[in-house]
Amino acid sequence: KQQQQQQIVAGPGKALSKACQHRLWPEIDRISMEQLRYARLGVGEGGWQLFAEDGEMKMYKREEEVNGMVVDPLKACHMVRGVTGHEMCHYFFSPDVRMDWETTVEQMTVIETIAEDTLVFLQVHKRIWPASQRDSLFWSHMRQVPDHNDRDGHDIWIVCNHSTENPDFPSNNGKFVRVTLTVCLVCQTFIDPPKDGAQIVRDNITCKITYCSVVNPGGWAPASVLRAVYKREYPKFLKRFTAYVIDQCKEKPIMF
Ligand code: 6CM
Repeated sequence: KQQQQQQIVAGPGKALSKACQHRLWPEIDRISMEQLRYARLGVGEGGWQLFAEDGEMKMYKREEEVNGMVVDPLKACHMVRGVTGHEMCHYFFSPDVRMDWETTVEQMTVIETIAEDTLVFLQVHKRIWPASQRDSLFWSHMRQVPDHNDRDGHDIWIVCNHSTENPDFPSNNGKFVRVTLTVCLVCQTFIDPPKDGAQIVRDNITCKITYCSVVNPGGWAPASVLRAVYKREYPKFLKRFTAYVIDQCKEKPIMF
């Protein structure tokens, strides 16, 4: 029943996403809700090892290989002051600002607009020596979901990115090796109510974020180099991205 309710209020403005007519919709809906549940599981169980920490940001991984390729799942938790979950997800989803904060991407194209909250991206990633250059093709979906555990009615926002295929953009066309990925950013806004019913300002809000990622490099990549790259790049990404959102939002009205 809870899952049904989440589907009915999906999408910005709590209306059913216009993407629901699309052939990919059953997959988009299922994977996004699976990722939401997965993100909300704690890191106490499941063999997560802490590999990076900076203030309130904590990053965990599990070392896993499939056919000799590193596919280490990653989970990061952070508390960011002064921004809402909606704002975080907006900047993570929006193609207009992707290149302002993304440091692993050389080129980004939106190859299909399924709906305003659902896009298909083709990205070319920067080459990492000594491996071949990679690209990725994935749908990206943003939605607001009610938090049934929160009596104050603070919703959760999620962006889910998941690899897909498109015959017009085949993989292994000779130039790039295609990575496959499942990534989600889940954000929840907490409000510390101001005294005497004063208006909520940015100092009163905190955003709890959970970022989960599983990337399969899609072809040969030396495990030690890949793990070293991830250890350096994921903390860099999360620090840079959250600082970017804080900076973009500071002079703007709060987008709840
Ligand atoms: O989640 C992030 N970015 C999103 C928007 O771009 C999106 C992209 C995810 C791709 C992450 C994988 C990039 C790694 C590709 C290189 C593999 C090279 C193998 C060769 C090594 C020797 O979800 C932020 C992603 C931050 C990644 C550090």
